[in-house]
Amino acid sequence: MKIIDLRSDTVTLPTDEMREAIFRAELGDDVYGEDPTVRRLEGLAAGILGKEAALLVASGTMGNLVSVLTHCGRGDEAILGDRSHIFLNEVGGISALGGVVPHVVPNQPDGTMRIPDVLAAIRAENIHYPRTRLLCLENTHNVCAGAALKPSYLDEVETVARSHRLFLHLDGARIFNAAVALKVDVQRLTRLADSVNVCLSKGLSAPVGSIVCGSQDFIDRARKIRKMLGGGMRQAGIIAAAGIVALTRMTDRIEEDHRNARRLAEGLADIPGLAIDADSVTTNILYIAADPAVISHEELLERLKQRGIRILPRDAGRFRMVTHSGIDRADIDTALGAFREILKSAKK
Ligand code: TLP
Repeated sequence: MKIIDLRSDTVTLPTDEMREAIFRAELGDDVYGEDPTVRRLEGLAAGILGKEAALLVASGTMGNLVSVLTHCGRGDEAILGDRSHIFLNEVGGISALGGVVPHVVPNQPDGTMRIPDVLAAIRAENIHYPRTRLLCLENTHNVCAGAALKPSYLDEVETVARSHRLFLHLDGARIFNAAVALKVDVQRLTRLADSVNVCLSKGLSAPVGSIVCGSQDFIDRARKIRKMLGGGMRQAGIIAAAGIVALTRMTDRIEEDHRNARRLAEGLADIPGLAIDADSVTTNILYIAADPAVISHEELLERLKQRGIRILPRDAGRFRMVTHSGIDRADIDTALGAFREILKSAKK
């Protein structure tokens, strides 16, 4: 039985081309700056994302942490969405390890923070207050239905950040999904940011790694913070080789993941007992709620699992599904068939 794993795009396995590239990678000690494959990946990523320099890190969590710690000193404040990955899902690292104070602003269903809310969160100069130093955005926004933040909104945020001398960090774990959904060049989405974190190991299917991009000065300082966090990796060309394939070969197929997510969402919307706003699905992430009067959440999870279908339980009785390179259109139809049968036979 094929496992249809819709829990996350982090479950993607490296392609044959990646395995081949890993096998053949030219290697050296990257802490000495001597791994040619890492240097190639970092140069390539900086060019694609429109920044001076880039740094390979172990994970998206490390990319965000290194970025925030490079921008902020202890006691500085960072403005974050209350549903952002940095705030919700990174173990409080910016505070625990960097002494950075999160100032959360509500995320709207489309992943934005309202501009007046952001303005209200920026501290005035006052002896009692921490210094507001950084503003973080997430694009696409994981918890907000994978929403892509539009260029017009980014322009507004940029104006606010610049006029208040704040740095801007972009958690662009899925920035290529945003670019594809919005049909814009990825640089249109990254240019406002002083730092960008991009995951290689999600929709782009590399086994490990994220990239942080920014100015040369920022990356020089970030490299030292990465070392401090224990993230100086030696023959990291093993990872970078797959990352090069990810950036050069895997962005063109993202559209297919979005089409599959849309097909799944529209199919699920027609099944009594399930609730989903299919119109909100514009990238590869979707959330559904199951009516507990029809089926318990445990039963739904268990019965899907028996059919080889895995979805992710989230907060407030919701489930997340994410499409990716390991899921094709036939898998979507199989999953929809399973949901239909389970919900039909479950009617309490
Ligand atoms: N997200 C994971 C889980 O942690 C929820 C997932 O399955 O979606 N930024 C964003 C927007 C993310 O969604 C994630 C991972 C990260 C950062 C962190 O990346 P990793 O998992 O590589 O540390």
